[in-house]
Amino acid sequence: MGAPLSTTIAQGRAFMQLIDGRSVDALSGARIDVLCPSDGKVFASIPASGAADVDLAVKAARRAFEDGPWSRMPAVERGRCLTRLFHLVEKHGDELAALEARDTGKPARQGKTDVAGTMRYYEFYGGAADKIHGDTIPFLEGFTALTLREPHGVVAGIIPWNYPLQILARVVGAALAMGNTLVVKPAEDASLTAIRIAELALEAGVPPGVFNVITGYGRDAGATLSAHPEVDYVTFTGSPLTGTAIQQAAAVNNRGVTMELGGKSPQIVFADANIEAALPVLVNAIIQNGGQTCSAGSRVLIEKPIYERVATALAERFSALVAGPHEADRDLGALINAKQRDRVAGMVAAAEEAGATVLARGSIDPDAPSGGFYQPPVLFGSVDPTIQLAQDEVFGPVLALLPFDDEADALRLANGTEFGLVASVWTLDGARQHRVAKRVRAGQVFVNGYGAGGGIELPFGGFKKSGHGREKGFEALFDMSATKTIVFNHG
Ligand code: TXE
Repeated sequence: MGAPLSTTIAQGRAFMQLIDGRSVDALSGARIDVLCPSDGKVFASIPASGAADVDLAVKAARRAFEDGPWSRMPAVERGRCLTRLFHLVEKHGDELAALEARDTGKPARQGKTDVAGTMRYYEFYGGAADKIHGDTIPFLEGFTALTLREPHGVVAGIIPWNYPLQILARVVGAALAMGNTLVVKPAEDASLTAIRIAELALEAGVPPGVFNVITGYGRDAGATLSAHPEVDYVTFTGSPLTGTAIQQAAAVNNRGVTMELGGKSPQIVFADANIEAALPVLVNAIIQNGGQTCSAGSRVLIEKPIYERVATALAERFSALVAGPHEADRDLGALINAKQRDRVAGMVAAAEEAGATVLARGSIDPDAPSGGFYQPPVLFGSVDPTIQLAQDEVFGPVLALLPFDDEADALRLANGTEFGLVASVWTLDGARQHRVAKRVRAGQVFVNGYGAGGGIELPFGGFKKSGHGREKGFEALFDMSATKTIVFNHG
């Protein structure tokens, strides 16, 4: 595939993976070309690891867990390492933001926002490491019963390509704070910043073997990692299909899993809403990162009396949106690869064939390189709730508008997909805010807003096909540990 190893090494961009504190190539020497989505050109390469490399990484993590000191270190010391990592991410922020934007095609400013979010994760989990504790439980006369939160052991983290830095940070922060050791497999399309963060973690004092990064294809490195008998827990963010495969692999060893599998998140706009406040938020929730966001607000449900007004205003905004190269910092960047671009374009064409009406289309920057993977934003109106566009995750800048009659109809539509990740309710009626927020099946519900400054502190995860387990906030620390009960008999 693409340029041979010698060429990429000559370009000086042959990245290595990190096993047991050492930068190493895959044992086979096989490599994967890294393309920049903005122009479709190769600019680097990463090792294409297989089963033997995964085994080395898991064994290193196992040794680091069993031998210590990480798992036995006072929690405050682990927290300090994460806090030092926070400072190092800040110090190298410009480099990381630029690398992330080039690797994923996202606008430069999004790369910077992602670095800010990444810093917050390390800051939050650095501070939280020594705040988690167990309970004492009233028990029988002559006994004292208490609980401890213990690390699982070796955690495998399989990371997607949409927010490589941030999704890595939520896994690394929570897993390391609790004393686990880690083997991370970033996505083959976007592994570069994960390698850099693992290097910075070493510099921050995280001992060798505690945080390993193995690069390679999902079907090889990812599949071997999730089925490895010495992995104690698997955390995954990605597609429902791959999530099922990973759960089946982990089930062979009866291991626990956290699954974050995307959504078809509704924003419900009632007739009494502050429409002017809602409009920019509705647009941003689907345009951010080119719609390649698990929590993208991909359906807007609008009460019929205001449907035309909101649809017209959104159409105006959509027509003005421009996709362009990451350096140009337009409204959105390129999509991650040709396959994803074709998948999104295919879903747009299928929706048109199914009779959905295009209300507006954005454009592609005329100066964008022709080899880039661009998809202009598309706004569909009065979408039939049963068609694929209204049911499946598009993972692109495509928004479906659905009119509704009343609160009951809104809830029926909102809950009428297999997903349940995020939702929002736009209304000034306080009683309705509470009613709808409680009845909508979503792991996070925003009232008169959507997303909240990264929401590092806020537990995040889905119902139904969107997955199970919770990331972010203190909840992630519970997922990344298990309760041990100790009973003393002093009778
Ligand atoms: O995802 P995969 P893909 C959704 C989104 C997108 C679709 C396909 O709808 O259009 O998934 O994207 C690794 N065993 N999301 O194909 O396959 C892979 O190497 C172990 C939603 O890129 O889920 C990568 O590291 N690992 C989403 C990671 O899984 C395997 C984010 C994600 O890839 C594996 C991304 C296997 N058998 C896509 N196969 C979200 N929830 O945010 C692949 N992988």
